[in-house]
Amino acid sequence: MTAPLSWSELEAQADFQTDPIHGPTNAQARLRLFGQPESAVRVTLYRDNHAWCPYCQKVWLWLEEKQVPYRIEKVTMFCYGQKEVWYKRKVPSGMLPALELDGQLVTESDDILLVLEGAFGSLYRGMEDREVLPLRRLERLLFRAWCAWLCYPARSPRDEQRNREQFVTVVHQVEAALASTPGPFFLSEFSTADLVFVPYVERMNASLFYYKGYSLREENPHLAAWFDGLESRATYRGTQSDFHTHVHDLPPQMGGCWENGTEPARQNQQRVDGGPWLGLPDVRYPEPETSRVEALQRVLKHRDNIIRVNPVADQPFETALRCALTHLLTGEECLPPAGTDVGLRYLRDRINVPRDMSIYAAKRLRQALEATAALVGDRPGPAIPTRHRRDQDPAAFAQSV
Ligand SMILES: N[C@@H](CCC(=O)N[C@@H](CS)C(=O)NCC(=O)O)C(=O)O
Repeated sequence: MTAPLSWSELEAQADFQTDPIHGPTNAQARLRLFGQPESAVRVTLYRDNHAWCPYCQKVWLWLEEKQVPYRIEKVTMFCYGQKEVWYKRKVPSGMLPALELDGQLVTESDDILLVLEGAFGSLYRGMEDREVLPLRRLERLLFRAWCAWLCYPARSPRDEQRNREQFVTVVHQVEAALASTPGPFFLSEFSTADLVFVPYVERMNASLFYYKGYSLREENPHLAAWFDGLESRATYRGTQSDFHTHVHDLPPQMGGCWENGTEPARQNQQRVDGGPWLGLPDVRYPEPETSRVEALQRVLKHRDNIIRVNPVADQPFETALRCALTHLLTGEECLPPAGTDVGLRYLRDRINVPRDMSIYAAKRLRQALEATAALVGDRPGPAIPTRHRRDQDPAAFAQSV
């Protein structure tokens, strides 16, 4: 057992160097310039605080791929907290994303992409390209088959089986489309066609693994290669979420996710919720050396709010958090105060990817929090709500978001 490092000792080790404005894609930036001057900015993207909204991810990824300088305004989604009044004045429905180009407001992600294509050119092949259009239709077919399987309770085991088969049939069409090109993508280069599949296929991979015991990425070789191709791009890696975030963000957004009670699903649920998190099929690119320091730096930035919102009293939790961070950095066991296991697991369950940090940083932090909690108890943290996620209200972190 080792003693917890002090905050200043921890701060001395937090040397994760990154440039949010000009550097790789990240969820924290409020301005992205790609080496250009601020005067070049013509675009403002309004997206959700949680960097979770699938339609926002599509537009976000497009801007990053095309390296169009843009500003980011973050807005709260209904299920996390109060929608900002200034945003409702601009977009009365409160829906995201929205985008301003030269001061002109556009809503609806597909319309936004069309307007962006008009101003900056398409991403290899555009939204209305004759090769992209059928792939967009295939994406909607896949989306509907996924919803039918996941988001409605099956009336019988046969019903469950039929929904699964219907989904897998569409997956085979996607596999065939991917197989028809030599590279990993839908066309000969990464294009709008890939972009439109990204948000929901990422969410399908997570949710079917967890709720149905079906591993989209592992059971389908062309989709596996497609995911690997995506992960070879820093743009995608910056927007990429993890299984834990998706499976607990989806139920309130989709109106419920129904598990099928099978043994593979049960095992996957245990793994996604309780770890180990490394090795899950939500990521395959090699772990960067910086994942631990990135996690440390992100916790230090929000330290006061993290301690304040925790269900355990400030003083013991503050020590417990230092223990977990000490373990994160040194690998040594560090005994936290009695009774803090609940607080450490509360935090473990509320790391949001990519809002808070990248996927590997989150896995390392979840692991350190769990290992430290396990030294003093096995009590779970407060349950994650399934009808809303106001436990993640960004207002609690407003001062330092
Ligand atoms: N058809 C719209 C759908 C956008 C949409 O459904 N956005 C959701 C988030 S994923 C939303 O803003 N909901 C309101 C909220 O949750 O605050 C588009 O493509 O932009």
